[in-house]
Amino acid sequence: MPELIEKVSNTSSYIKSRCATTSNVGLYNHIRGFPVAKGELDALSPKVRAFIEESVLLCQPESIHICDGTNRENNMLLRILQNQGTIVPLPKYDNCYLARTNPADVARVESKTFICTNRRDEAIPTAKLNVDGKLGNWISENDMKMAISNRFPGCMRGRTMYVVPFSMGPLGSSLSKIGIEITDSAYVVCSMRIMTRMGAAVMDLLRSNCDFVRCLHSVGTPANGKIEQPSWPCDPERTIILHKPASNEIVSYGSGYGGNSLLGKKCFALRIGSTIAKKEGWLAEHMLILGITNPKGEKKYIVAAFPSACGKTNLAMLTPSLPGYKVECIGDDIAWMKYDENGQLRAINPENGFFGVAPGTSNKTNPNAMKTIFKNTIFTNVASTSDGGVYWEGMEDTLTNDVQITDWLGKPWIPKVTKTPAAHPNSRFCTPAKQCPIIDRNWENPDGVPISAILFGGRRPNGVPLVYESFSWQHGVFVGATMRSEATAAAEHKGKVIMNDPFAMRPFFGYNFGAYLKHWLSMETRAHSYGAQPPKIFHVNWFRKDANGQFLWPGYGDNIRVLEWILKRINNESCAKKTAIGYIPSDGSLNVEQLQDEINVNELFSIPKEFWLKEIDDIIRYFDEQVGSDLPPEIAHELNDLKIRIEKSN
Ligand code: O2Y
Ligand code: MN
Repeated sequence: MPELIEKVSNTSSYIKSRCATTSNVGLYNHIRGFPVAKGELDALSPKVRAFIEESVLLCQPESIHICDGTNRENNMLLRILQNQGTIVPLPKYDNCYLARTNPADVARVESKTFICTNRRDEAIPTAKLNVDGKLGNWISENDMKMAISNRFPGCMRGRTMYVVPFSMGPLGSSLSKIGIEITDSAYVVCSMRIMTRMGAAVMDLLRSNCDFVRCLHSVGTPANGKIEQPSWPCDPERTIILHKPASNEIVSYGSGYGGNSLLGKKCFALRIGSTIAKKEGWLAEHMLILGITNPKGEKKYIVAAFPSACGKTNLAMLTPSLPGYKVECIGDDIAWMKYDENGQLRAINPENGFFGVAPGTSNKTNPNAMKTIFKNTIFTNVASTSDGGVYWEGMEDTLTNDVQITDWLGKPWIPKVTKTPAAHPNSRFCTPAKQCPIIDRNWENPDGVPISAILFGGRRPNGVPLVYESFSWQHGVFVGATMRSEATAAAEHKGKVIMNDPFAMRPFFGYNFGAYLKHWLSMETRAHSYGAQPPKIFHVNWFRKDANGQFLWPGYGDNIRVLEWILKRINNESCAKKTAIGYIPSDGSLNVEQLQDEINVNELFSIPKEFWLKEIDDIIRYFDEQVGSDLPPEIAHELNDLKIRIEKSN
């Protein structure tokens, strides 16, 4: 690294020795026994400097690296990660790497994720006595302080502290927000560079001393000092993820994985984001954003909220089976939405990349993802192949006999013989969004894109029709509040149980779900205050099965047929009939022509009374146990009305 040495050559030899492996390092002096960063730090805003200095005092790193986001820096970090054994290059592809984590650090940990507020009921609804609250975890200010002081002092000893300035949303957009993540993981830095707009340009935006979300992350050091897997340090026993909305702070300890460590994503863009959004009158949601152009060339944008394992990334990158239709992708996971001065809801994708689940992604399920991910990508916990590539369940058609597979744990894996999965079920690709062949030309538009419809959905094998439209905004909010789905593998929950996941936000609410519903309800009045209407709300279910357990709907590219019907409804076409749960396609209005297999449309759209009576009972119990008096009366009213309509139905 000749340039690097040049850069520090006119500083003291002490600094040089500290900086030998890092670029752009502040000057280290010892003041009262603590290392304090200076030098380039002097050019930073007082708030940024203070955040870094506090973190240095607390975590006592070996050196500091203020990230500039350049290619050079990234290459250097990738080299460090290779030397540590954290990643290996994948020579079959262009600039791709594979990371294998500690097997105890493979997913978000909801049970260790907390919202810190003054009062408990600001963060979570009051669950019924002796019922386990499922809508988030609260921590008091004192306990948060204690959690930090039990874990962080000295936790970065011997490591570099990276300072990562990042923007959620296009740089400089009025809809974007800035954060700084301080982390001791180079893997996190490289991933944040993919997932956010990261680097010097963001630091420049902070020079006016404006505020930012403070994100402090350490992979941690176990209390006994023993790191099980030096290539992936972590402290699973003491992992904790803390959010303090009052001061826009995120503190995460003990995990280097995904949502626990890439703090711009779930922690900032959803949990802290939702609290900022409530305060400022907009929405931060767990939603994909896509554009659809019909054969007449008319284009509309929609957002959709699905729980994990419902094919959100697949829908975001849909290849339509109907001729003349085009789908373009804005984002696959998170939408920030705000009314413009005309009362039009507009959305941005605050992210810069996709952190998608690898298993199940294939040329059949998502050819556009497959065209995105084989350059400039970090894979985590997938299997590798002897020809320098990757493998996971779903990629069977890419295998040739001459290739050996190594599973995500580093063990030989033989197709059809080894009983355990080759790739971890929550293994991921972390890849730049701009590489997606159908990325929308407006995906970085600082004004966002106009949203015409909001879709909620779930994996519902029984009873729930392919698509229905809500009667009103208030009814639509009720539909979002009562979302349920077969459980996912993304978090700790396993097995096939129907779980409530309101708005697909259950693990991501930054504040009390009751207040969240109230905020959603208020978005209608807000639209009216501009003389406008909010978007129409729909519910979709691609996963209904018949009595033999066979899917009733082909899904994938044929989901465009459902989107086509939704587009007609957006254009106020009268192609719907009223049912007890909402509007469904009127006879013949859903295009089922030239489908490969014949569709049982009647069964697909049936609304079995017994099923819905049980569904309503389940919802009543859920609201009673989980939300209690925090449930807005409007939602209770919608539930009551649904019950009456179902009871009256045949
Ligand atoms: O387990 C993790 O840390 C990743 S979770 C995740 C990643 C990308 C998009 N969505 C999710 C999710 O759990 O919703
Ligand atoms: Mn998600």
